[in-house]
Amino acid sequence: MNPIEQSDPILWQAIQQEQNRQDSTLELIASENHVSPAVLAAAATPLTNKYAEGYPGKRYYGGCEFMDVIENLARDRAKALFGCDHVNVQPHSGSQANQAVFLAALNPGDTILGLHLDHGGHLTHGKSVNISGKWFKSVHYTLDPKTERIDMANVQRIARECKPKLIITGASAYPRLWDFAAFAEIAHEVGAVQMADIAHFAGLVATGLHPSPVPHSEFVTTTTHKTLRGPRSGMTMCKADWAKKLDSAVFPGLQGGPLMHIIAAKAAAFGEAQQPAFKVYCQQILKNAKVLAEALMGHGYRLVSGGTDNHLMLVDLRAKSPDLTGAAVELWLQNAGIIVNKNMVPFDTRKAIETSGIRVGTPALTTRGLKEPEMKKVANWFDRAASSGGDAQVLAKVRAEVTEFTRSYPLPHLTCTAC
Ligand code: DSN
Repeated sequence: MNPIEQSDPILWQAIQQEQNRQDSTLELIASENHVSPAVLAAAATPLTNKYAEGYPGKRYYGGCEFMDVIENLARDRAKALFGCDHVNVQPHSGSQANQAVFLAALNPGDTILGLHLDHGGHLTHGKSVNISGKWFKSVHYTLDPKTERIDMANVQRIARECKPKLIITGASAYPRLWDFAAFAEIAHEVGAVQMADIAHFAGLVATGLHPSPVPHSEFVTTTTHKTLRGPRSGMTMCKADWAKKLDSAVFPGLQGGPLMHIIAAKAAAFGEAQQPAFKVYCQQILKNAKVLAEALMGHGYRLVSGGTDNHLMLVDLRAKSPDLTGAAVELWLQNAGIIVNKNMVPFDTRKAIETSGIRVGTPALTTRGLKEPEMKKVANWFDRAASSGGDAQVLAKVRAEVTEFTRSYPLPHLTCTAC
């Protein structure tokens, strides 16, 4: 019997319900994934008991000798994966990975330039309600209204005007590739530092399936739980001459004790990402995304920018029916066992709480073993639920089919004979 089951049945029940929910639904949220049994096991170790403030070889607590081994393992593997000069694996999340760059490279009141949240950017890239928008003068570039892609001439014009100290690349809902070299050229011209937030496509960068910002950017930040398929956390990479400032920014600047059990889980995930099988996985993410995109368009949905080059796509529901909202479709899909998030589309006339779009990604389904033929089935279920008008009978029918289907693709840790 699991010790939680024995000591705290109420908590155990909620954990079981969540596990069952994950197991019996189709996870299409582009930023989520299912970790391996080894990553899950590393996160649930007694390493959670240990304080290890400081860095390997320079800790503020005794008894850190094995913490040093583990943190060095995570650092070395991250450096090998991404080819960076230096990495700090202690940020607890993507937000803190980004804040560490702000603390290392900026002063309050400095100007930063990033992609607008409503055009696919991220909250921490200068949104007014976030510390990045409150403590810095935040300027945004937006997508070209015709192509719905980043227009580098426009970025250059804005950068020349606002003379930012930091230019941010990377996004949460942009389905196309980034030209990091072009951004670096603009950054150098205006005297800015460049930060690439690769949280979404880090796994694709690690496997050479997306251009790498590492040669071009002073800083590269990422979460570790999306395409990289590690534990929920973050990390910041930098050029050698920023290493000292970055480390001081993470600790003691922003954080205290690192989460060593999560750093161990990152080491486990990075070890997995170094294996040839991980590249095959990432290739399949891309193949699945292409097929899903085509299939959704075949059902009459418009995709922002007309498709995808990466693991995600942004469905503009208005082409299917002008009255459809992201909020309604998110709920109908959830009732049918398909989990997505509503998302604004570029130049959306609806607010973030309602939206005209749905963001869809393939990393989690690919982990479960779904391939191209299954993507067509997923698109079909998506369409039946999204076109249902909320009809409970239609949604229940799709839910039953989805539940039955997921039985053939159990979550990774549920098939682990050693777990
Ligand atoms: N990274 C965001 C996402 O893409 O879901 C959440 O902050």
